[in-house]
Amino acid sequence: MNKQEIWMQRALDLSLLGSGRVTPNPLVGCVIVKNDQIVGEGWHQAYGQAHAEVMAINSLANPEDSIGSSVYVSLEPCSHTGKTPPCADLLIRSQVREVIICNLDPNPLVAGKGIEKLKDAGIKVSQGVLEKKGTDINRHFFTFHTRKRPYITLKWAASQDGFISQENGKPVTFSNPASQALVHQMRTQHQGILVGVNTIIQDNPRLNVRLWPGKNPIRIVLDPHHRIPQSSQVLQDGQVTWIITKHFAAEDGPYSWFAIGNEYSIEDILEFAYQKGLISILVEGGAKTLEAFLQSNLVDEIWKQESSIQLGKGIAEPQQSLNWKKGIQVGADNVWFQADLS
Ligand code: AOF
Ligand code: ZN
Repeated sequence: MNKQEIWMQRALDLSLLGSGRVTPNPLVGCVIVKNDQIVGEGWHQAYGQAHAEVMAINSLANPEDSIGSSVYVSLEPCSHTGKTPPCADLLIRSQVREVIICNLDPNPLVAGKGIEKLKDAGIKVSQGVLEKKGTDINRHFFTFHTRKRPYITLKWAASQDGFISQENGKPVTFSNPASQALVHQMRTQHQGILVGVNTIIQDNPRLNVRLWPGKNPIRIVLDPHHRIPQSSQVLQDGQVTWIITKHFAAEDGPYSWFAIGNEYSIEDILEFAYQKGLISILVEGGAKTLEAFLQSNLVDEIWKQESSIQLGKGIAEPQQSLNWKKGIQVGADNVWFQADLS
């Protein structure tokens, strides 16, 4: 790596410290370099809070250190007033000499205008350092803006012989504590978590985050015929749940029913989620819902948590022919595989 890449790598590493807390915003890190040394650092820590550039400028031991400095930031500095004022203006006021950017911001409110502002003020701007790494880190945010739909991750747990539950649909415990923590980490990283109503009826899950620090995703239940029991935990705990039906619409505190019409498809559900501003959804089952997503081809990432348990019979995991990449051993009895969708 050259020096520019080393500092950008540091900005990317810092950005990851916001993981699980910033959605629907992107992960952003920022490093301020002067005389070949890092003099300031920051990252976007939580949704609604200060941006990375503000944190980095505020971290300077001497505020004058920004004058003539090089600023490495993993996303184009913003040019708009959202929950916070424009970062491009701050960098201009701070009299930095140069701004080095990893990725452009596809948010139509920014999209090149941040760079333009900096250049107009006479600041040297370059872009594209470690671009691929940045694109991967913010894949949810970029997919949302470029494909105009949420990023979709599928995740299921299966026995070694390929069953996801008992024959009668009753759940089986496949997870060990380390796998459970990983699932909760995944939940913090997505803005929504989606299941079919059968999963609610059979498992009565909470679908929230308890075993990892970070935000709870919005729970989305596909329930065309309005079968969800009122006693379900997702309708009792006061956290947000959206229920997607064919015809029934209502609101009851944090719980909302949305009627998205007859014979809705995965496309319609994603369009609905896009209009609601959801940048990512983790689909956790069950079999029918996973199959429907796989058949739609609107899937960006797939994880299978395989247990060493042999069930012999049960409800089979999705039957698509997927190529699984090498697994990650998690605890003694679980291996996580990621599908190769490239
Ligand atoms: C930056 N630095 O650290 C982040 C940026 O509502 P706001 O004010 O938080 O603005 C959110 C938008 O700002 C977000 O959609 C994205 O375009 C950009 N995020 N920009 O300069 C940061 N997190
Ligand atoms: Zn900003």
